Amino acid sequence: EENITLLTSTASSEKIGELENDTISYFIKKKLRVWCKQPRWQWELGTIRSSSGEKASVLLSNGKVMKVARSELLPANPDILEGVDDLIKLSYLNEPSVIHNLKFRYSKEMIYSKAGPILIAFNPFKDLQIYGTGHISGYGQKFSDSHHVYALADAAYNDMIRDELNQSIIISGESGSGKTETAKIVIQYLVALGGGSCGIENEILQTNCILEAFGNAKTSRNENSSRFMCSFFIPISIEIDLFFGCVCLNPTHTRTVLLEKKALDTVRICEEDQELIFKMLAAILWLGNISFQVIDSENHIEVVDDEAVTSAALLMGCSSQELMTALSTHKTQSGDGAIVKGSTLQQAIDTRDATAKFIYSSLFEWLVEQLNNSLEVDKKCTSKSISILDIYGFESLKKNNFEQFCINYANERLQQHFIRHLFKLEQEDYKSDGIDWTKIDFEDNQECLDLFEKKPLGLLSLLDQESSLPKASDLTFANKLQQHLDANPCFKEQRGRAFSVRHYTGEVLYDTNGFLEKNRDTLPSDSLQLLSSCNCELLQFFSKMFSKSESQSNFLHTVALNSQKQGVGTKFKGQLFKLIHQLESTKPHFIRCIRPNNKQLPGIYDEDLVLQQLRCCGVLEAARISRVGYPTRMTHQEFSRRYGFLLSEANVSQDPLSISVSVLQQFHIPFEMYQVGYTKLYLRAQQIGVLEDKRKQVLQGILGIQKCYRGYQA
Ligand code: AOV
Ligand code: MG
Repeated sequence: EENITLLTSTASSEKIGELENDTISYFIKKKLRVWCKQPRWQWELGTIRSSSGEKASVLLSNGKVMKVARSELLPANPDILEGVDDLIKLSYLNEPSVIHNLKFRYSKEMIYSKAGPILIAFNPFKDLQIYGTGHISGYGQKFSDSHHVYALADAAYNDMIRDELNQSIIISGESGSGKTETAKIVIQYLVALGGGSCGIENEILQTNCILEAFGNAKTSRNENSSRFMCSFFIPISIEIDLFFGCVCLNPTHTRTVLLEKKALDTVRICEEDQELIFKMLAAILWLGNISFQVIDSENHIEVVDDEAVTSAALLMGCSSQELMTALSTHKTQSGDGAIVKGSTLQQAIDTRDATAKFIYSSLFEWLVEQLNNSLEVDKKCTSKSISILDIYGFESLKKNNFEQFCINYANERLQQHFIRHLFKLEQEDYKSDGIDWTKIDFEDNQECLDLFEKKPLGLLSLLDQESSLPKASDLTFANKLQQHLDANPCFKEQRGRAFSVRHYTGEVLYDTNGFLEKNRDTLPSDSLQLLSSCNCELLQFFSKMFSKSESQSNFLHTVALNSQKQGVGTKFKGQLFKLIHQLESTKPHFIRCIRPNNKQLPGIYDEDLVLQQLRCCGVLEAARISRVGYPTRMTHQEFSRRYGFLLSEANVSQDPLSISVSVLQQFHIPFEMYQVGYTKLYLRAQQIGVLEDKRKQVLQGILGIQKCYRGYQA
């Protein structure tokens, strides 16, 4: 095939540009298929008819003929590459080719594709018959390079066994792209692989159901949107970072789901505990129904003494009077001690909501603990684990507030982890180990992270500073941001209370309304006192845990001589750092989920939307690096230890490097498929499979001989 000119070699993106330019001349000369730029950034497939100077005339697939400048043309791939399963197999890795290829696959219900090491997963928005027991056993029997989440999970499992290393499966993508569903599919596979007998699958399924009942909410992007960050570990435990900053979760829904599905029975939560859970949910519901009446011109209130108060108090284990006092008054510190003041309407509402939210999130946290205890399976079987990370996806809604602010920041952090592993570390490794490599550029989001994290002049820091000022308001906060961050290229000032951030996924407009309050997220001391005095074990326990964690963080502040209290945003940053730190000690496997349309319907492929997501997540760069890069690397010691015994003639030198090279030669691994570094051997994709197969064959042969020998002895 004359027109398949592989752009391999170690080409930088600039060089790729030049090469593509040359390629276009070639395409024009040979009158081949090209992509032709249309208004609005769309591309149409066509064939060159003729050319003169800088312009070419192209026959489009819709029958029209267009005159186009050379710069508006890109090479198209030959027919035989239609719908390839790995983007790195495309001869031309330009955007229209990639979009077209994925569209072709999507139309054939092939929702999974690879971009080198990354698994791309399209949300089908309908049930496909590609999961379940039959399919699972297929992957167990090793068709490991087929493209499915199961294959990725299988690879992670095998890597864990082979390298004795913890693994992680990191699932990212925008809200509604299918992360949580994908995580469930991964878990289902791994549980089955671990010999999932005794109904453990069902337990896990029900555990998920319980987690979702508590931690999911309906948004405009996703009916079942995750509001918490969840790592599942196999062998099984769950770790959850709650983030309820300001989420209005729905206890009625939680209750309905828990009742309908009898999930709590399945995971062996005892009857008394179940009763407690439902009691707490009911208490939260009643709390939400408590209303106030304004009694004077200064907006002071009185609690309306109705069924809501009596029921909430009864369930919480206190008197109606105690509850009403806690809601309608608040203590302030003054020179000679505390003074009790009547609450204003806003203060009363805040106290009521903070109390309900506190019970809700404590309950969730406590329940996760119970689930972990219940799931405790035989941990002896392996000391290594695979963690599966599913977070809330990037959100850009009509109105974005503190919740989106934190969610999007988390996504930036995770993106940096991705970039580090796929681009930075990879290329640093090549360079330091002295192999021949020309750098490939990639979009780094470090600047945006700095905007959030820099001290003292970053978004989170400034938010904490402003939150600690009693006179500050959301407007003064917005002004402060403008004053200090205007020079940062990722920050854009807006009128009034708003500001914008240029995220890796695009610009998002935030409204600072409620930022300070949500960042402070104080549980009023009166509420805390009330809860600790309630005649309810669970509430006493929750308040004890809360006081403990508060005093711990206060202690840390004193130690750090930092008088400023940490806000929700900064605490959230701490949790994220902890998570990333954990991930750093694992070998990552990445899944990028793509939302093919905004309508949440099957069969619709919105090219612009898909392209925007692919651009953001660096899929193209990853595919480029992977095509010219060396995904498998092993130290010479590791390599020679694993494959050295395959050598037909013993290597006299015994030096790992020369043993390794001999192995490669014996099995005819072509020169261009590997490079030998100072410390490691670098192999291109798929090469290690050849050696692994050989190794397995030989080992099985040896085993066979042993069996035979034993039989003979007997
Ligand atoms: P998310 O986790 O990425 O959003 P979900 O996993 O909740 O998105 O997926 C949204 C919806 O898409 C699901 O409720 C399913 O209806 C459908 N869906 C996703 N993946 C599949 C699949 N493989 N097969 C069939 N249907 C699917 V968020 O949590 O909002 O970021 O915070
Ligand atoms: Mg989710």
